[in-house]
Amino acid sequence: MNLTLLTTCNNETLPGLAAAAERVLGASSIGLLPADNVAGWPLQSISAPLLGRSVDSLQEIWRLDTACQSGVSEGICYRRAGPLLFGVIELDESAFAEADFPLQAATEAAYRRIFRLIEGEGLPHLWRVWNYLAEINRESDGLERYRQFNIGRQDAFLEFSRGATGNVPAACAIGLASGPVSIAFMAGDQPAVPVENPRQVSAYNYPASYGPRSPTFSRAALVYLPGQEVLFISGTASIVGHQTVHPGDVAGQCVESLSNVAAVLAEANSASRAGPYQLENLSYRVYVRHAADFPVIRDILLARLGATSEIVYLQADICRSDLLIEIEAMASLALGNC
Ligand code: 3EB
Repeated sequence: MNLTLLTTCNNETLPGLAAAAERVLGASSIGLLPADNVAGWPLQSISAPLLGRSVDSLQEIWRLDTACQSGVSEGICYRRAGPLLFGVIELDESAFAEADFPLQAATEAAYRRIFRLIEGEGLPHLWRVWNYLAEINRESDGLERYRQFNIGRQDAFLEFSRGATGNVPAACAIGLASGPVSIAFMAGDQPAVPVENPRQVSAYNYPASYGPRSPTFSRAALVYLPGQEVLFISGTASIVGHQTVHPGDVAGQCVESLSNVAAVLAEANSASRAGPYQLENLSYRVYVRHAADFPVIRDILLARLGATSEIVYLQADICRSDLLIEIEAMASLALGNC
């Protein structure tokens, strides 16, 4: 099996892909005007300004060398191929207006549906989750929305007897200007190997000062398909221990975030069966809080990563209001016959 991530501008390569549409597992569309979902595969629409590009939108497409089956379950659009499943769910908070905390209720409902689906499909191991929600830093009903999200997410994990520490998925949780709670996920038949960062307190052990419930994610995950290892590095920011460092200093935060990515990568490499992975050869998504900071961030990353890495930059909110940048990455390598 071979899973690859293809980044395309607008719809330019979609005609070529149409012939092989059954081998697309799913995709994300990033841009202020993300592409319409006409292709028929699960598509996470991320409505946020692209930075440093002249096109309106980019598609990141998960391609396979084998055909996928499509399905819909409780509003989740998904595709699966053998031991791998990718799905997308979008929920409007307005549907949960009766709850004390509508965002929390929507989040919990979304994760419950995800767990029901992947358990029913026999692919119960959640590997990687991409979470997007409107106005992540705004306080509503007396609690910051990211903190409400964390309560709903953790409740769902506990309800499905998954535990909220240790073997939890790699993830990101990002704020957009508006829109539904949007969650894309990848799940599989085998547990992921979670990876933590020795420079950081595990997010699931953050002290209560960051919210009544800790975030449920690991710093990275190594996952296995037949003949392939995939590395997912979670959203990584300028946090050392559990504290934000370099507040107000975007260059400092950028360099610190990269140091954290490098530290997670070193840990992943020591657990990898296929690596080592190189910092210069990953596919990156970089979230920039203030578009005006983009040139500074681009220059630092270009100097450190070189031109071979694929980097998609977008303007979005990070889950702590003092964080100015967050970096996530993925890569994969073939496994030997062992
Ligand atoms: C952090 O390290 C920064 O809540 O799923 C990064 C990745 C962050 C994932 C999540 C949050 C999440 O705490 C924020």
